[in-house]
Amino acid sequence: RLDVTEVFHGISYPGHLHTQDSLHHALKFPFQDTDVLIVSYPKSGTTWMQEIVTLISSRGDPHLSQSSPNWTRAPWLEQYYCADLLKSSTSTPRVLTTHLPHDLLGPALQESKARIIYVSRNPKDVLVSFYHFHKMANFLPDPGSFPEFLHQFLEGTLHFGSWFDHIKGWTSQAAALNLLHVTYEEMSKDLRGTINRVSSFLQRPLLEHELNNCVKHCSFSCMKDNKMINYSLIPDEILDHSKGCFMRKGEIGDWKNMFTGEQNRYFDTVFKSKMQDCILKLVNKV
Ligand code: PPS
Repeated sequence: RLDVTEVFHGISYPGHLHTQDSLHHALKFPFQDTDVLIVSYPKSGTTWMQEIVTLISSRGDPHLSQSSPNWTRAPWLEQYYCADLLKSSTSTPRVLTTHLPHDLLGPALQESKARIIYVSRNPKDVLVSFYHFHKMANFLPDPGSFPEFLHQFLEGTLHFGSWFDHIKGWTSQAAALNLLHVTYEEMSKDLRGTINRVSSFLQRPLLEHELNNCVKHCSFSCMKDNKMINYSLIPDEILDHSKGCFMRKGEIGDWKNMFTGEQNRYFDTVFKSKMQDCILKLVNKV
């Protein structure tokens, strides 16, 4: 059912994909050292990284990325279909995705050598992307007006919880994990360099022409046209394609088209106070 919300450890999740069982199962997930786990707050570049990892694994060959939907090749650990999908999967390494915060998933990852790719994005762009996505996603609550949505984002009451807790939780534990932090902005400014960095982290070095193919197939225009990654396979009842597009703009700084000066000052004030204890020096970068 689309209208159901699952509340788990104080955070809301869409009930059509998450159940109490699936969320509990994620917390006890038996990670293998060969696993690759893509971690992100929604709208931070998750799908982009799923495509990058798929293409690195196939050495730039787009066959898999054009024949299998991203949610089957890099399933979300916390979603109900994941366990069954993994039972029937033989792919190595396993590629998994999660939006869960570190305080929930950390215990399952303790002592694990699983490779974690943490993807983050300027939270102002995350917020704008999430706002537009709420308008087309029938499994998310009505976003209300933009100022209301902005307030909820800053309060951490949207589905998937607080952006601040998410980034602080994962980055503060980075040293204890086998974690690579990649930003959406890096992917956007230097896709080639980012793919190189990810391929080194995964210990899958690429030849020049393989890297060229990865870059080509991970471009916004290629991904926008690939139905295995652009979410056009999702029926209208779930994702109303008349109200928007998953591959919406793919730009840095779109927040400037939405925020008023006053909203920007409100955001910066909350950001500064909530990020005081963050080890990342992001304060002047948003
Ligand atoms: S989700 O729902 O959490 O999985 O969303 P996520 O994939 O994290 O974020 C969606 C935004 O990423 C943009 N995107 C890209 N931008 C540039 N290049 C490429 N290749 C690319 N692929 C996805 C997508 O357009 C969403 O951002 P906005 O700002 O809404 O366009």
